[in-house]
Amino acid sequence: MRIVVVTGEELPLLLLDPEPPPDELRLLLSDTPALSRQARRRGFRTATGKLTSSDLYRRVRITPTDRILLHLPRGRVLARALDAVLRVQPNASITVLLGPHQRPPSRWAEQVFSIHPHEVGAGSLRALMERAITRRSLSTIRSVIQGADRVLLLVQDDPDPDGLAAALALRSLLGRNRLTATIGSFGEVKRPENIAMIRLLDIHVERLAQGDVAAFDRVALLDVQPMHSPGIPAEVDLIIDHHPRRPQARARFADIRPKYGATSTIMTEYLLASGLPISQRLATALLYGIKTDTQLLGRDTTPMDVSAFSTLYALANHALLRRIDRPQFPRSDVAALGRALEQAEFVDDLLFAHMGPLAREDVVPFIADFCLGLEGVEWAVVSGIAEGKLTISVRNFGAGRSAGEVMKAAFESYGSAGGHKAMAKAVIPLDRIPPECLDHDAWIRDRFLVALYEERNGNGRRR
Ligand SMILES: [Mn+2]
Repeated sequence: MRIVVVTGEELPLLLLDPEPPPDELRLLLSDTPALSRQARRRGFRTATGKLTSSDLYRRVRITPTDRILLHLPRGRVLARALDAVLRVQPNASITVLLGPHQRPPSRWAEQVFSIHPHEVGAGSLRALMERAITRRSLSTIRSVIQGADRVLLLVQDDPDPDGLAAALALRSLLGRNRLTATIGSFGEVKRPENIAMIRLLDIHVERLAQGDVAAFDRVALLDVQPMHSPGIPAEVDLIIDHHPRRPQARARFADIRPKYGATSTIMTEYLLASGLPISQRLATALLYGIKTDTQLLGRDTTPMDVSAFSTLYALANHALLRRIDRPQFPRSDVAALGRALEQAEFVDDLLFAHMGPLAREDVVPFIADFCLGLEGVEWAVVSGIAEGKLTISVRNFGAGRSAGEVMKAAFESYGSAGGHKAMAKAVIPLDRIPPECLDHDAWIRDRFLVALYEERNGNGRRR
């Protein structure tokens, strides 16, 4: 990789790390022979010429992968030099290090990333220069979307915090509102934490039906790629995602970075490169997106995720985040909770609670979570009936048998059943339950206990 520094001053030479990585080549373009000598002592190659003339840039063959740094604090030289560079290489990646009272060059605000010397922390000028690349991609994104009346910001079928935050960020980068850039999904927000997120951050997600996509002038996919589900078109205008690239995916512009832990990290980089302010609401959403996708900066985290996280951490509303993370128990479900506690039956370290008819099924996992907090309870098996289906939710502390395996063994032959080590779920249509089992409570308990003890025996670890 080549760093090209265009200047007549020594400041940029001093601010660049004195020991570049081995694959980094440095070139100084200057009109001052004394500065060239100084630069050569620091390991630079040098060329001299008129900095406002395209000839110089043509001579050193500027390419789109060069990282160019301009520091021309005097008079109109900066504007004329920018003009000369971009004439030779319109896709150049350019960072401008401003002088003390110099304004960012407004004519090239879209393509160029400007920084003040005081923003350069310890040895991070090189890191900041990478933002110029992001800036150039942002300019492409804006031109792809430009001229559209209505843009669809399409997220996955079960919208998660990373997708939703990425959509909010793109809307902000495009300077649009919820009418001109609509967040849409072919499914609905389901997890209680995600429902809390859209409610507390006032995010509107439009539920789409097949064919609705045609009503939009542009389609942008966030945190998802074409053909992920039947509704998502094979060809879109824009993709920004961190999942493995799908070779069939087609887009006018795609920024897919499978190494990243979250799409929210990519979006944070765009926001920082744009120079736009990041509102508290947006920072809170993005921080939560990174937090949930990387499982609290655990699994699959990169230094980029940590860096975005720490930037957002200072801007986010932490009181709100706590409320999203630990959603408040809905008042309308207090009666169901009371019923669960009244019905609770303890068998050793297991708790069974069947609540009978419920208004909504999503209260079931909530109450299972709650019951796991009761003294001596290692397993909570909570159930209820809604919309003609029996929903059973299981929680444990994750140390013993896998909740998912036990639930599969117990209920797979009646409906859908499965899950992870510490949480699992079964949903069974009422007409699939054997007619002689009128007492759902006993039916669930017996099947669960048989499956659990078979599992325990099968593994030779009866307690
Ligand atoms: Mn994601």
